[in-house]
Amino acid sequence: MKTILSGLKPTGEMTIGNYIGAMKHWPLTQGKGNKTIFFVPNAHALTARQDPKEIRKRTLDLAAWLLTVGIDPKESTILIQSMVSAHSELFWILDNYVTMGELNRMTQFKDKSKKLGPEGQLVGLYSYPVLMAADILLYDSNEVPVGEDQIQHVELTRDIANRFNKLYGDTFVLPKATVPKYGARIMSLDEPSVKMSKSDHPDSYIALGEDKDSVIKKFKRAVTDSDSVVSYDKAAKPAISNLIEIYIGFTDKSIEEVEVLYEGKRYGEFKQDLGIIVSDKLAELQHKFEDYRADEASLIEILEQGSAKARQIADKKIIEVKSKIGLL
Ligand code: ATP
Ligand code: LTN
Repeated sequence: MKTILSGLKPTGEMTIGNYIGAMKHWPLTQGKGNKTIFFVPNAHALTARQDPKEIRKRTLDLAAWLLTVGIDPKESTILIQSMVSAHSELFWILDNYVTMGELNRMTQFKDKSKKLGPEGQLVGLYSYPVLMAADILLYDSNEVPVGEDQIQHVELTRDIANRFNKLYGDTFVLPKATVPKYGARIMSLDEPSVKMSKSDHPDSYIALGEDKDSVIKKFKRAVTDSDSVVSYDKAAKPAISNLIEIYIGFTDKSIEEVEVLYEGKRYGEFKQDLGIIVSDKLAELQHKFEDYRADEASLIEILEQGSAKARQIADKKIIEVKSKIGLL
């Protein structure tokens, strides 16, 4: 039996990048004898200043999105990070099993700290991957399905676990990141050399909550390459290749099928179709989302039950870790 765990932090609107790279794959791991755990790492959001009301709302929004894409509370454990205090407890312990050299190499920290420089950064942003390691290691996770930008963090988690196991004997399972073959790094619509990110400007991404007109408009405006052939070549034609990855992320067609379908057709037609495909699927998801979100009491009940189940596993792991390192 494998344990599969992943999470999405509540820092902004969910984008189609989050969906294609991560979230849409999670329900497919359910059943099949796997133990599946999905959560909202809301404490991770504190690395940028948050409005308390907003972070609460976004946390519940994300929980509703998990249900919307098909995470079933009867099959999976759904939890909120801040409702299981073992995450913070293990985080502090693991902080002492990782070096500044290792954290300095994390590209996400390097990118995000560019603006203020490392001196002006919050310590939380720096040690963010260690809290993520705690999330993963508490539950003996074997696989962590994520987008490409998170692979480095899961590899660091593995190194920390390995180091701890060598010192104290087998304690943690060594996790591995699993990323989809296509769509693991969806790029910005107006700048195909940078990752699509919810923290970027709105023209660069499509939010899961976006309406039909806006989706169609954004695809129409999306940057394309200098030729006009709808074919996939990431190095030579990054813009259309990105749009093809979005297309297959929403249709489950293969690249070859898309190329055949649009043979002899121009970018304009392809982008028009893509806008309709994506906006239709989003409308269907938004409809379900509204239903789950409308009943906040039931949503919170699911999260309380999931978090209580998680506490039982996580607290056991903390007791084991504390006993191994000599903490009473
Ligand atoms: P930010 O853009 O603010 O840095 P984020 O979207 O990277 O945030 P999360 O929302 O926590 O951060 O990411 C959730 C999951 O979505 C992760 O597994 C991440 O790798 C994946 N993901 C995020 N952006 C993309 C993208 N553009 N393409 C594919 N996967 C993505
Ligand atoms: N850092 C992740 C969110 C995250 C996560 C995790 C993902 C926090 N803890 C544990 C997988 C497993 C991100 O996507 N930004």
